[in-house]
Order: sequence, then C-alpha cells, then structure tokens
Amino acid sequence: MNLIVSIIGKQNSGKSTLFNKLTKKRRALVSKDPGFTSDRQYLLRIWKKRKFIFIDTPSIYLINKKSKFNNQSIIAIEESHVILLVIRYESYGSLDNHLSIIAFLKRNKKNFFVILNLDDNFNKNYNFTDKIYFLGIDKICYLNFLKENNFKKIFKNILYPEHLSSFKESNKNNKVSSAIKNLTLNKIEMDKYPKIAIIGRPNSGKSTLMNCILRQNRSTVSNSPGTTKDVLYSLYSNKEKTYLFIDTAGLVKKKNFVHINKSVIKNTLNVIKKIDVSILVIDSCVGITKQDLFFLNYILKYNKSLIIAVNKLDLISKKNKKEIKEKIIKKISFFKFIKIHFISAICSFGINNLLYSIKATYKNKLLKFETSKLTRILRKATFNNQPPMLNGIRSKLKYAHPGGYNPLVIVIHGIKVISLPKNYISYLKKFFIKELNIIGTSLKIKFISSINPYSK
Ligand SMILES: Nc1nc2c(ncn2[C@@H]2O[C@H](COP(=O)(O)OP(=O)(O)OP(=O)(O)O)[C@@H](O)[C@H]2O)c(=O)[nH]1
Ligand SMILES: [Mg+2]
Repeated sequence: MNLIVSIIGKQNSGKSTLFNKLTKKRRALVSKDPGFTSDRQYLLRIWKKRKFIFIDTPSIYLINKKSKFNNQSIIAIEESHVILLVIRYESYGSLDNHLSIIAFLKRNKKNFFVILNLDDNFNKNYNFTDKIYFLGIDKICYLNFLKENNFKKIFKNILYPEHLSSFKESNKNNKVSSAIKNLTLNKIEMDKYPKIAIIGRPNSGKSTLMNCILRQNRSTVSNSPGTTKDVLYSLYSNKEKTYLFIDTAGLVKKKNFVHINKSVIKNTLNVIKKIDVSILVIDSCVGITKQDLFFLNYILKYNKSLIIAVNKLDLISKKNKKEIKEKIIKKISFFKFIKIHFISAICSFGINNLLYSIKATYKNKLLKFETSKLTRILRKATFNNQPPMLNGIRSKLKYAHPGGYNPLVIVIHGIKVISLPKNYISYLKKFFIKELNIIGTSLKIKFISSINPYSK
C-alpha cells in the first residue's frame, strides 16, 4: 500500500524543507532563491510499516504569471491521494494570496490539508485562524519549520491511514505505478537498472529529450537556461528491459558558477561517475563548443559509455544540414568509437534510433573477451605497426588479457612496456576498439613488464 502525498505551495514557503523532514533525507536542494525548485521530486518514506510517496513540487504559481498554476504542481496534485498546502505565515495577507489554489482544490474535491509554516511573530489568537475556518478549511497543522523537530505529528494527525479513506483505495488506480516510476532510488535499487544520463549545456534540450523518451511531462522545459536544477530520475520500460533515465542540470564552466548553484553542478558531475551510458546533448544551432569537449573528455575520463545526440535539427534549413553535420562530425573525429545521432526532441525525430543505440551501447559494455582473442588482436596490432625503438631496444608485447569490465581494462604483458610512448598506447587503444567493435565506450590499457631472462 502506498499513499501518494504531494507538497505544494507558493515560492519560498518551505516545501522542500518539509519534504526533506518528512522523507528524512536531504534530497531536495533547498535554496533561499525564490522559485528554485523547478521539477517534481519523488521519495519513499516508510512509517509504521506504511509506505508514503512524497512529491516535492515547484511553486504553485508560475513566477512570471502570478495567477497561473504551474503545470508540474498540477500533475502532482492529480497524482496524489493527499495534498499538503504549505503556507508561510508572514502577514495577514498570505491567505488571500492562496485563495485561487484553495478554490481549485475544493472544486476538484481534493483531500488537502494546510500546513502553516509559522514564524516567531505568529499569534494564534490573531484573526488569521478565524479566516481559515471562514474559508471552510478545518484541516490545518501549525508548525515552525525552523524550530520544530517533531514532524511526526504530520504522520500522526494527518496522514495516519485511519484518517483517510483514499489510502484503502490507493492501489486501485494506476497513480501508484506511475509515481513509483519517478522515485529517487537508493543505490542498491538503482544498481538493478542500466543508468542512462542525459547531459549537456544549458538549453540544449535535455529535458525535452527526457520527456520525449518517457512520453510524459516529467521535466520542466523552458527557453531560459538553467531550468533543470536537480537530478531527476524516471524508469523507462520497453518490451525487453527497464532503464533508469536521469535528467541533469545544464553543465557550465566553473567560472559561470555564479549563475547556477554550485551543488547543482556537483550533483550532475557526481551522477556521471555512477552511470552506465551518457547521452551528451548538443544544440545543432550552436555546434560543439569547448565546454562540450571538456564534458566529453570528463565522461570518457571516468570510462563511461557515450552517445552524442545533436538536437534541434528541425531548426536547421535543408541547405545547411549537410554542412553542419559534417562540421560536427569533423570536430569529434578523434573519438571515432562514439555514435552520433542527429535528432529533434521536439518533433520526436530520430528517437527510435537513439534508443536502439542506447540498448546496443549498454549491451556492448557487458561483453566478455577471451585472453586468446585479445592476444590475437595484440599480435595483429604489433605486426601492422611495431612498437618504436627506445634507446636502441624495442619493446616486446607478448600477450593480453582482460583486467576488468565496466570499464573494460586490457592488461598487456611484455618486455620494456612501461616506457611505451603515449602515441603508441593511443594507437593500441584505437586498434582494440576497432577490432572488438566497441561502440560508445573507451577502454583502459594497463601494462605489466615481464623480466627479460637474458638481461644482465
Ligand atoms: N526547435 C526545437 N526546440 C527545442 C528542441 N528541443 C528543445 N527545444 C527548446 O529548447 C529550449 C530548452 O529546452 P530544455 O529541454 O528545457 O533544455 P535543457 O537542456 O533541459 O535546459 P536546462 O535544464 O536549462 O539545462 C526550450 O525552449 C525547448 O522548447 C528541438 O528539438 N527543437
Ligand atoms: Mg532541463
């Protein structure tokens, strides 16, 4: 049994603080900047053997259109059995600012409770309370978020199953299965699925791509850079497999950190270290920038599989398409093993091929190679291009065997192998990648020097 509870409210009302307290995690990024949360975050909390799925939401009102509701909050309201409307007590006027959302919840017969986030000036006798009852809200909980530690009373007084008939009905609809798909999983649960992260510069179309693949409005899309601020998870299943898709915040260089919260970038870079396959989204109107190359190298440094998705192809005229495609391919010609897809996330163009590549790249990661095959390839590589002479002596590469998978490590044994020059190592890497038909992933080569029995 799962009870889905969404936490809604105006900007800076304390939603993410409440979300973190109720889930006992520091999952949601909390910031003083109004409107910081831009997407829905889902977390599971088990309390007295009951399962609660909490949803943190962005501000209920759109920041620039104050009377309009945020679509992400509306989705959360529709998905939930219970809604906690957080109101920050600042002034007498604060309730008036919520009249339209209260009317909306009532009109739609939603099971909602008001959580009043108090400050030190609050006086219960003040006619604020009367006003609440006048509006017909009898389900109210007073809490000082900053001072109070006992958030259990929300479970006891509000969410306790006996209070809610909807709890018993919760499994009868498909709300639960869709909410479960969006849960932030713990490490053990996460490792059950191939992890695919969508990475790239701000505004390249990462969230649009995520929504297009999932066929749901999971991530907020907007034309102002820096929309996605936190890491978003969602399970995607096809006939064969379930994948965990991860949308991330747009990556910018360190010196531009001022515009985007540092922890946002840190979270994204940490995600890269844990994933299986990353899709680097490039805006075709901008082309490949230095920053893209930096992040491409960062992904490969951690030996993660990589696919490039050049997005917004619909914005390129037929005449320029060929030229732009050639330019991009040329810029990353060094990384021949990386698959490049030209797509339009908004028009769902090229998505099936991209999904096919994700599947193939992931499968490729799991391939196992025999010592005999690797040694055969090594011999071919040295026959085609001998190792260079160093101080009059030529290195001798004897045999190769796998030294680990995910990332693939090939261990080469031989004489004088430690001093092999970088360009020869790079030649060997490319040769193995080509012969093993590796897609989208790099490999590591380790050398072990055998002792020459004839040396003095
Ligand atoms: N024409 C066109 N526009 C697109 C496409 N994909 C995304 N966009 C637009 O590009 C803008 C940014 O899209 P988002 O999906 O929010 O980009 P993002 O990479 O997630 O941005 P951040 O979260 O800010 O890093 C929005 O206005 C989208 O509508 C596409 O394929 N074609
Ligand atoms: Mg985004």
